[in-house]
Amino acid sequence: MAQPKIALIGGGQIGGTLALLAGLKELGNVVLFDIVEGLPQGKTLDLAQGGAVEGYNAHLSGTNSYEGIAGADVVIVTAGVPRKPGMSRDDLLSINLKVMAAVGEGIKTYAPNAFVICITNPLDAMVWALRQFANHPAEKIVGMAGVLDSARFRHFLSEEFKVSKEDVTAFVLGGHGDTMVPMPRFSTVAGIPLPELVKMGWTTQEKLDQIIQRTRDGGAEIVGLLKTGSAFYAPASSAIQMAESYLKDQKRVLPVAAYVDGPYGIKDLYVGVPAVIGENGVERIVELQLTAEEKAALDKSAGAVQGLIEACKKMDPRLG
Ligand code: A3D
Repeated sequence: MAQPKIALIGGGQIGGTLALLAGLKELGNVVLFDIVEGLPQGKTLDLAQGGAVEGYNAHLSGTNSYEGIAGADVVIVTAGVPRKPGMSRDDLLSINLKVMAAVGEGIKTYAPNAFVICITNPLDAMVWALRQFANHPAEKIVGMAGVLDSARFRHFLSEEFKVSKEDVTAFVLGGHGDTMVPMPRFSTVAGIPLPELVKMGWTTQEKLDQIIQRTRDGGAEIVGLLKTGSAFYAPASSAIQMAESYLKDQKRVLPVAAYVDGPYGIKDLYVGVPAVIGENGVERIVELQLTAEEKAALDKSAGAVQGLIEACKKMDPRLG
């Protein structure tokens, strides 16, 4: 039976890790695309040789031409530049918007049926613009941020409670950035919501607030430590989980940056919401009943994304 084809646009830190994980998990054959000559070819040759040790047989190849992604079932986009210390995700806007225009053209021409996962920052605005440039159906193009943000939240909570990360679920809504909205009410340890755990004396509200802030700053903390780039292992794992849910029709309920036009009172925006990911892409957006405070935080976050989209529209008239 034909293996799914996974095209990775951008062969940098995340792109290389995505190729490795796709190989290890035997998700399909991988094509790595980058504008730097030799980079995707070198990385995939290295990874293919690793398959002899790790026992994966996927075909891995590198390309500098969009023709190489033809017929891809999944496209994961990391092309662009990452943050350096002191840079916000939004500083990347003008550089990465031009990259999205080129990538969108490539997807439109060669992979119009693919499930597209965008990782390039500033995430919510870039996936919105990529959808416009690619003229792609909304349910087949999402952004990866919520799985990562909630993984960070889960990790910090598991350390606080000294329990397995597996038993910690965490929910994060809204845009990827300083206005993301961690949701303690819907975050649990073995089904027990965080506010209950505060009442039970497992932690204090103050400690929980610190963890929430650390989750919001999770990307910047790693940028500050690395100094030359941003996080790449956990972002790659997160996108692979989304790709796997699509390819295997797992119907996982994952927090993703989805196109929202109606739910939560949000119009024509990409923003982080829980969604069912299956063989049709985004099969359902889960609309939670929010408290007034949560709704205000989500509106603020959506407003920040809207601001970036307006900036994109000014930079590129095709988006107007
Ligand atoms: P990096 O290692 O620099 O890789 C980016 C790659 O993109 C490089 O190999 C470039 O050569 C390549 N590239 C540049 N322009 C183009 C183009 N026009 N077409 C194809 N390839 C191109 O970065 P990275 O892999 O660490 O990060 C990639 C992106 O992900 C950045 O924008 C990060 O900010 C973003 N990121 C997002 C998250 C989220 O949670 C949303 C987390 C971490 C990183």
